[in-house]
Amino acid sequence: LRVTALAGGVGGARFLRGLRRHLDAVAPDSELTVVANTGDDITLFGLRVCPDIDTLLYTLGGGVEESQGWGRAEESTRVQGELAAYGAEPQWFSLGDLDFGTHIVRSQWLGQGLTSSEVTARLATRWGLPEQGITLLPMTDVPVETHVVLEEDGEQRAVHFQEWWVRMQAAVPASRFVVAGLDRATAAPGVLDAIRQADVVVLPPSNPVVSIGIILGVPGVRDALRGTAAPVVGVSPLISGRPVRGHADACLSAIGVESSSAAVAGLYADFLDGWLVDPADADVSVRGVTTAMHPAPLLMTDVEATASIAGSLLELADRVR
Ligand code: GDP
Ligand code: FO1
Ligand code: CA
Repeated sequence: LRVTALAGGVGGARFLRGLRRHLDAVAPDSELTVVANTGDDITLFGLRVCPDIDTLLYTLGGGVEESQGWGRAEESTRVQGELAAYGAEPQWFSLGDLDFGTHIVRSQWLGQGLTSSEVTARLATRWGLPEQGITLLPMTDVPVETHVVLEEDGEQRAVHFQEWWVRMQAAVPASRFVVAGLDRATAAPGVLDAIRQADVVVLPPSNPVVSIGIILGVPGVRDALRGTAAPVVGVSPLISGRPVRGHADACLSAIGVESSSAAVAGLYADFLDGWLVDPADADVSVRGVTTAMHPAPLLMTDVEATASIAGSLLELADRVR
């Protein structure tokens, strides 16, 4: 079975870890290709940081700090303390010492002329993803960055997505998102083929606007999803209209979309075949999309519960095929 997924950080990574567990039980030879959002990427202290790719690497590779869902387990912050002593900015984004190793080696390889795809493949090898039958692809090799346009005192200004999300906690209303470089970007090698040649395409419960929405903006991706013969099925990131974590509701409000499981499916309606929701959202109906209810709460509390969500999703894919 060839499974292709589009993914952001924590929601995507946790789901895919459960999906891999489920596949290992029912179809161990299956191949999982993950297309990662790179709109969250940011250059800090001269180093290229790719939070969603790193969250996928650490989670699928068994090195993530489970309590926060991103960053390395058993982490320390001595380097950042030293940077603070020099007055180096920013300090609102927390980078651990082990995590710094990833950013340093990534920046070194990019500086030597490797593409983001090539760098990601090297990082993935270290984290044992190929051995698990997982291929991790950045959505594009072109640097893109999501910026958030804010309206403050009648003045518009744009900040990097991470500054809005992490420093401002998304508390300042966003008027819109602008993805610098996206219109000129091309899908990274393998991305469009992975969608076209898949047996099933899955959308984990990633942020519909700043994770999945950004990947859908890469030229060719949406057309590939509309054109693929594979069923495209997704898991709702919202339960009773609320995100399970993070600020997806603030992102949806910025693009003028209601915060509900049905409205999120509506964003994908031109290519989505099946949508998996929480029992609390049993009444969700979206034209042209088959909805199914997971028999338990749609919460990725541990790998087993997540594997069961993945199992429900693949069952739904078989029904809509
Ligand atoms: P990020 O890049 O770290 O923000 O992660 P993603 O974009 O991949 O996923 C974020 C989304 O995951 C949020 O909108 C959450 O609502 C959703 N999410 C997180 N945990 C769960 C869960 O246990 N169940 C469901 N259904 N959604 C979840
Ligand atoms: N998220 C935070 O809320 N605060 C942080 O200081 C922070 C640091 C960080 C460092 C490396 C990394 O890979 C991820 C990090 N994240 C942090 C998570 C992440 O940037 C965001 O939660 C997501 O990108 C939002 O989609
Ligand atoms: Ca992210």
